[in-house]
Amino acid sequence: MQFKLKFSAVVALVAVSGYAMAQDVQVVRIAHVGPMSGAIAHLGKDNENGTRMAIAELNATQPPITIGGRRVRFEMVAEDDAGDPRQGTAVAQKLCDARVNGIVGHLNSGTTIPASRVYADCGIPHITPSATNPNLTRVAWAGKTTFRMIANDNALGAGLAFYAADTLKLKRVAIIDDRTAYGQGVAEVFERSAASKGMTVVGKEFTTNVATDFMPILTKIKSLNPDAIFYGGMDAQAGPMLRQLEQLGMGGVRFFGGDGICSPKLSELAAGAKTLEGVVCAKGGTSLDKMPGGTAWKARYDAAYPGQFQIYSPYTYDATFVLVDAMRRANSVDPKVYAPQIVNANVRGVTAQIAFEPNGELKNPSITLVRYVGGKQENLN
Ligand code: ABU
Repeated sequence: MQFKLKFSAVVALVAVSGYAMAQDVQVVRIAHVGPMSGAIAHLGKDNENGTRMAIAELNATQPPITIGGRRVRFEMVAEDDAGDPRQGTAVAQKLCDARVNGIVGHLNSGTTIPASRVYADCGIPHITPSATNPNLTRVAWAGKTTFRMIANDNALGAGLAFYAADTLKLKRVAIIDDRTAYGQGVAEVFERSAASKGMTVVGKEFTTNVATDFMPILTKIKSLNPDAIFYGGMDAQAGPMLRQLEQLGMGGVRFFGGDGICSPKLSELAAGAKTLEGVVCAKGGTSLDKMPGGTAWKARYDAAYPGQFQIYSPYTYDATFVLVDAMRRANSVDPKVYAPQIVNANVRGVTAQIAFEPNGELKNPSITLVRYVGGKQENLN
């Protein structure tokens, strides 16, 4: 009887202390949202990997991270917006309803811009690693709940146009865009910048972000005899476009595009077309080898996600740390309490020393121009 009493007392003690320990750990949910299905799912997956990697490292931090006096366990909430604006806002509302603590995303400008209003309304901050349309930060909630981790299309479009005019001395350019917020926006910046450099825009054509046959517009462009084509859109279309340019015997034409085409995957999508050698694309940020922690980070990424690196995962990784840094400085995981701290970030990230302008744009963003040699990316600066 005496033994039984002692045993139940110990069981009760263990249960109570286990309960107390569980009570001391708070779960902080960070969502990643981007296109996990569709033609650019490879970019979405890469982005998600960056956030997942950050969360694993945050959870392994020693001593463990505490916020508001309580130990934190970070959990990831993974969502797919399929790169579609309507699905983007639906997922945004779902994340608001689920009261996640912070959001990394979305990938596309066309999803991020409408979703940003939803996040502003529910007071949960989001940081996009990749949406580059400048309009994202021309809203009242920019710098409050909306932030961007990379250079925007003003820098990308102008950088490409200046390189085309000043370095390559190109004179005649045709422009195609996919009519998305990103594609149309970056093409307009390129057009303005090219014109300011004295280049002639010989023609403009339009496609969509689901098209695969570009023969009619490329045939029209061929008759205009351009030195170069600028494409505002993603790698999923640029790859087949390069194949079709080759079929039309347009191997001598340079092919420009923004960060959306600037992936290792473009080489695979071009499927051996020689026109890949004429590509010059621009990424928002420095090259991995020049990033403060880029080389070591890439080795860790490749070990965890072999063959999956594309463009933006270092930025989703850093965005996750930026959210957590703001929580730690605010000593709160409540989005309404910590969100005002994001704009004051001064975080040594993998990609850069991260600080924001009052409108949520990254301070001092840089761009990297890239070409493809033997199917592999090579930095031009
Ligand atoms: N920045 C290119 C891909 C994402 C976007 O802005 O739509």
